[in-house]
Amino acid sequence: MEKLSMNSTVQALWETPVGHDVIEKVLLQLNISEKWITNPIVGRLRLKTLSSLTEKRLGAAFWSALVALVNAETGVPADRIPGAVGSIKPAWWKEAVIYQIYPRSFADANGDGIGDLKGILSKLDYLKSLGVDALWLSPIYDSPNDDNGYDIRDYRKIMTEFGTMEDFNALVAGIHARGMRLIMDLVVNHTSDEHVWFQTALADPTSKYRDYYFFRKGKNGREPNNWNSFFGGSAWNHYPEQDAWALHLFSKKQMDLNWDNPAVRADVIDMINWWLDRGVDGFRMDVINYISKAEGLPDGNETIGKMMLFYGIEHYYYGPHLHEYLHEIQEKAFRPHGAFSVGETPGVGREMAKLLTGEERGELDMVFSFDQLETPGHIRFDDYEYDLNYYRDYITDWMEHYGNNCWMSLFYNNHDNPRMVSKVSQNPAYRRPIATLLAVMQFTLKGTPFVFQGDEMGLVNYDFHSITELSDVESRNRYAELLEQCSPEKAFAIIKAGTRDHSRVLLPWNEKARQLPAHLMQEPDQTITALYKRLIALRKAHPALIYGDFTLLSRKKNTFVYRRSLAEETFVIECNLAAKPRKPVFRANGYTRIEPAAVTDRMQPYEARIYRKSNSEQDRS
Ligand code: ISL
Ligand code: CA
Repeated sequence: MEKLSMNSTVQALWETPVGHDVIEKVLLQLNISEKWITNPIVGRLRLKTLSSLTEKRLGAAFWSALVALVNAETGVPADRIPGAVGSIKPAWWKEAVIYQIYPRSFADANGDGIGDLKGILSKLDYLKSLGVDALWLSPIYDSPNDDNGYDIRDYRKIMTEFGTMEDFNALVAGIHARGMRLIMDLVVNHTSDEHVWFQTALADPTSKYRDYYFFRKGKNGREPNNWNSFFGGSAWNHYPEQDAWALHLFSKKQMDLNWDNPAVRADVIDMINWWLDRGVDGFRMDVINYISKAEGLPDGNETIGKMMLFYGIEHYYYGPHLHEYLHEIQEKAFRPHGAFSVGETPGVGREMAKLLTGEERGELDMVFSFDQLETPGHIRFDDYEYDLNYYRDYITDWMEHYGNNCWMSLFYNNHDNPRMVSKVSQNPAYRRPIATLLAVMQFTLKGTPFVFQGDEMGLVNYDFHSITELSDVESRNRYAELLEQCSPEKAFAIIKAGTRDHSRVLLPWNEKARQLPAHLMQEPDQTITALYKRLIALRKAHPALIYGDFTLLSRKKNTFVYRRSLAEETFVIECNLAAKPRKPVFRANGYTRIEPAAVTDRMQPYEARIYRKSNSEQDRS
């Protein structure tokens, strides 16, 4: 691709994968319409003109920083090259429904109030009965639990509270015996500061492990750069007796690994193979897009830092060697084992995701992209009502433009987010309709559904009463920071809206959960569980719902009407995206209604309908 300069036009920038995604992200963050950039007058502007026009707001270096980022990417998404993309290639993981387990709160077999591997084993029949094909386990490795297992102390050991390696072997066998697959969490952007590599690196600055991490000298007695941590404060720990600092993008106990060191890559790949040899079928790769940091760890741009709330992010969220390192893991570990990979890639947009997941590139099978989780102008800690029209537009855009060589993940929840049902509305009367609507979309849109534990029970957010009820490191640190700016009530309200603990409370079927105070307990909704079983079975029985084309049938506000069609069958799904009842848009003549069993002449609040027709039957009539 031709290199951009400040003489290039805005349109030329918008046409590059990185330029497109960064601008889209900025517009999203500032809640500015995309039309601002796609209009021809702006499109023809030279970047240097735009730069001086926006200098007051964005600073002098903003656009040139973006140009540098754009020029560092030489790849071109295959769907831009005529004839390069054929039809969809079938794969088990495109047909699968994957279920995420957060082991700490899933199922507790020994009654100590902490979920464990034996607990998971005891629920395998239940999971199989749901129709789930693969389980993704959040980390189960040995860890001091500063970030609930995302801070790994020993990659080859099971966390004591969760069980033993024998329990793990029994679990793998149990999963495979039921025809399911196991996906483990791979947390290799960082290790715990208690990992032997870090311990050695710290104790002996001359050890080979020193270069496994980012140890740097300070600048005039301060941090080596202005990067800050996702969990509050600076991204650097200070070791004054050594006159050294070490980098941690997350908590103070999660030390970033230096992937530029070939020995780090070799050790990580060794570890991955070790697990694959034990029967693991694939990995969900934690913040995997952060593993390559810009050379020299330069200061982050002020504007980007303020806008994205994190300084330095442009220097590591899509770093210079990311593709190379992913490819290396693929070649030396995943491919030889036929293992599946899904990357957790916060901040990565549609075009960059194509460069990470295009099947011709040999990097990742899929990614989790997160821009669907909040509507424009909002962050997770805002208390607001999520407008599902945004989800419709977002997901439609991806399905229409992602390309047959790429495949999407479909999810609303995970262990890092409040429940989507609650984001859409906190009115208890809408709880079941919204849970139903979300499920209908998830199992009939194009992509692989990832169910998060409790989704199938219709779980919603908890009415936490006080900060003492929260255990997440992010919530605790953020609360402490907020106390410096506002009252404890205000600070708690913000934390309560966004805390990751909403998704981490012990599931209701546990003995110990039944002893929790009423506001920390929810009754599972059996109706929703039954719906999940029906929808998963439906998806399995009809390839049109997996590989079928997607067509949006209406752009009317508050409606989401789409068609999935393949060879002999067609499905049409109509959703009411709002609380207001309305007449259906789709005329269902010739179709059989599959969900729900009974309807009225109006679409009820958040109602979702599924229709099916056999194309051959229609030919005959
Ligand atoms: O922290 C963020 C910004 O507020 C997120 O975008 C963050 O990058 C993302 O949630 C990363 O999450 C993953 O890595 C973390 C861990 O705490 C999460 O549980 C995990 O899902 C660090 O390992
Ligand atoms: Ca237990």
